[in-house]
Amino acid sequence: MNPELTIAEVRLTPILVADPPLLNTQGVHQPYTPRLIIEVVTAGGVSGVGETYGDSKYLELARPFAKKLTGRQVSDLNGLFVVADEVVVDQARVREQVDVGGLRGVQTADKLRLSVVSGFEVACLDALGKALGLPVHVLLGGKVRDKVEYSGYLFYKWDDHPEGVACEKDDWGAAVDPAGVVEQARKFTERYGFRSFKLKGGVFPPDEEIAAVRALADAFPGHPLRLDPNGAWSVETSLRVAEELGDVLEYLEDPALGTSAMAEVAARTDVPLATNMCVTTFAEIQEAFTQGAVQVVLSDHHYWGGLRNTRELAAICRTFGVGVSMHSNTHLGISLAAMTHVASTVPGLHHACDSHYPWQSEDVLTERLTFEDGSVKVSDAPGLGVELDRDRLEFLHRRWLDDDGSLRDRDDAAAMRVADPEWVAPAVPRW
Ligand code: GKR
Ligand code: MG
Repeated sequence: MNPELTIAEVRLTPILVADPPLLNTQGVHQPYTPRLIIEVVTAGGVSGVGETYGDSKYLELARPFAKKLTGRQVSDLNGLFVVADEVVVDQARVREQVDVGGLRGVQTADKLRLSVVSGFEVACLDALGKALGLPVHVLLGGKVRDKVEYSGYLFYKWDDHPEGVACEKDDWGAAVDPAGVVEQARKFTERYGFRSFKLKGGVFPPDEEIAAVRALADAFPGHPLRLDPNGAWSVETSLRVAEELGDVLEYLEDPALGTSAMAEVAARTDVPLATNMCVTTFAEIQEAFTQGAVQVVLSDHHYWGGLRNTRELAAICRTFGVGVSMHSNTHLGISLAAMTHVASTVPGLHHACDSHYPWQSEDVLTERLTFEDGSVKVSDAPGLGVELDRDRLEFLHRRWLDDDGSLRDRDDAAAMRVADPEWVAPAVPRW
């Protein structure tokens, strides 16, 4: 026990960050999205930062969790899971079975807990690294690459949020057809140098999305391309898309909903299938791998329970010859730094990782992370290598405080209903 490494204080700051009108099969992103910023401060005066989902169901868990941390060692990362088990989950919340944006499979108490643990684990690793003078990747065993490649995450997008909705204006323009998608990809390349592109699908009828991917292939010959409709297609539609785009796709991501449907698609196509929907917990691995349902698992340290669990997932995937890469949801720079540290330590990372970061014009850092030629350099500074901007944090927290409650829980379907009052997020494959 090292008194200097004792956790003396934990601070939780929920914030709302600007988000453009990005479309997905559930609806559209709201103008502001919730995130939770976590700070742990040691008795030695070192503080570490973490970031995770900020919807109220996560805050309700994070608050009692934070109270249990004071007095513990910041280095006791395994102990975080013990603490998580002690935090009571409101079962009614779980029964709502709603995840962030409805795009991550069925919600369970464990998933909620792990998403909360991840934010605290990252904060503890940051503080521990700073206290020891070591970067987070060294605490994870050391980097095996100096930079991590990310993909340009393309979205169908409106020019603006619906009229009358308070929002920040973005400079991306609209993308609702193949030409718009190609134009967006060009901007991504010019601004960040991405080579791989992923298009969020499940928005328009499959033929329109096939045309968009074809247009990308023509505009960027040889660049790796992916399409992800978040399970919006039937098995037959998935197979037709695979057939039509097989020559240009690096992989098809969650074309069909659920392990069985994915397994059926996988059995009848050579196009690799990736997922962040049917393998989201360790418990789901056996069935999916036994059925050959997926060839690439897209890990997300937020819901897999942190950076060390992400490495364990990668080891399991490696053992079974399944590829691994990284999923993303709306996030800020603390999470991008965490993703980059863990990705730098994973051997055999053969696909560029996803990140929403370019879509977030706001951050809580004194300096934003940058992409060079589509990659983020792995920081060798102690901890995560990022610094919290307290004024920005306060500004974004004030926005959360001032909200009437309507934006504190991400709800893409509700945001869509502002434009289309009849909108109901599809519960079964749409096409
Ligand atoms: O941000 O709209 C979105 C995405 O659709 C996100 O919610 C998904 O979780 O990016 C994700 C994915 O790859 O499925
Ligand atoms: Mg996905």
